[in-house]
Amino acid sequence: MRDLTAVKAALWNHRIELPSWAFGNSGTRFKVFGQPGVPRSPFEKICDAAQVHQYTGVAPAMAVHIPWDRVADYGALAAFAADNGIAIGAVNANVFQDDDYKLGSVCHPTAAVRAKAVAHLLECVDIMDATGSADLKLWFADGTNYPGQDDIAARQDRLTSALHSVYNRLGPGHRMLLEYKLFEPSFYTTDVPDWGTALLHCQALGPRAQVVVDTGHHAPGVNIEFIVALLLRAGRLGGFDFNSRFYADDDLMVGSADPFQLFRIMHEVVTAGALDPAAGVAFMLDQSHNIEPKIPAQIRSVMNVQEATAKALLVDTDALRAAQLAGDVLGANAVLMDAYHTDVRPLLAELREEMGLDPDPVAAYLASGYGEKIIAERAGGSPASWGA
Ligand code: RM4
Ligand code: MN
Repeated sequence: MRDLTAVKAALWNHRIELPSWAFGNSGTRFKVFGQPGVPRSPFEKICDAAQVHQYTGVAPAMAVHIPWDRVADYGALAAFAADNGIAIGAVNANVFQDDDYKLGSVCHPTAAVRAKAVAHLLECVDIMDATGSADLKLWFADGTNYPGQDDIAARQDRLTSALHSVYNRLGPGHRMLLEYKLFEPSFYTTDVPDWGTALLHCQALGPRAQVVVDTGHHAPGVNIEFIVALLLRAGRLGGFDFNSRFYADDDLMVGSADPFQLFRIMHEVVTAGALDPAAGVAFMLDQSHNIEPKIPAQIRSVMNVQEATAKALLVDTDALRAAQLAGDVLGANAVLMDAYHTDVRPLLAELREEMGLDPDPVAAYLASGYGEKIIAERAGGSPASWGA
């Protein structure tokens, strides 16, 4: 068993970044179910993110998505966030919703569309300058639906060229985080479908280009922790987009579908020494579904990451190493499973009390009256949404 003081210190320092879009309405491709009280502006999203941080103590940053979070004055947005104890996290570019992007963005066959997409990515770097954000997060919906629709290699050339233009514009302290996704919305080829493709592009760009692992972006059965271990080994794991999935990119609450997988991923992170904020791995959430209340769902996701992390920190590494080196298959597996089966909730409750927080963040939030307050206050205006 690891030193509990050290385990708690690691958990205290572990930072989890929230997605702004999780606080607005979202949905499936069939329907966005609106909820009362959702934010009507990026400022209100910051207020909601601050609630998640207030009750968990470990979520002091919120990623933004442009244009969903477009404002006239990004400096004012960052200042408002800072006043609420929140930093602006990754700036997520959005080159997948304009009509022009029907056949792709940076990989589009038409130069004018590619230029428009690159201009947007550069605008996102300007927003990083204005907000103090360090990470540009890129996910491309680009791809094709039919064999022969476009030239696969030519699309990679176009992607390379666009990524270079943006990489060269990064400021000091900026990173480019490239996210891959197996399929959807494209069904034949996707231009950045997997970690290998993302890594090749990042390696060609330079050390400040790193890969993002979204846990919902793989085929069923893929061993995600293996990918994590390899990217860490290569020094190219920029961060995670955590969410849960049963089928495809379900975006369900983190750790809800497969908490064991989350534990296995965090075990690789801990083993590589990458939990330490100095390692530069961004632990971001990308959970946004449409049937659960937004703020408690984010609190639950944060708590589930903490539980998986606590279990990973409890792995008896000496015993594990000894069993591995002795070829003791059952013993090694038992060491890991012992940690996984530990009920870490009392430990986390104790940690929260030491941090001056309520030991039960969801209950504390629900008792606070904030949910009722925003329903009353946010009656008019247009609710934020990625869909409707
Ligand atoms: C994508 C991808 C991105 C996220 C958008 C909303 O599937 O996961 O990270 O920004 O969805
Ligand atoms: Mn994602």
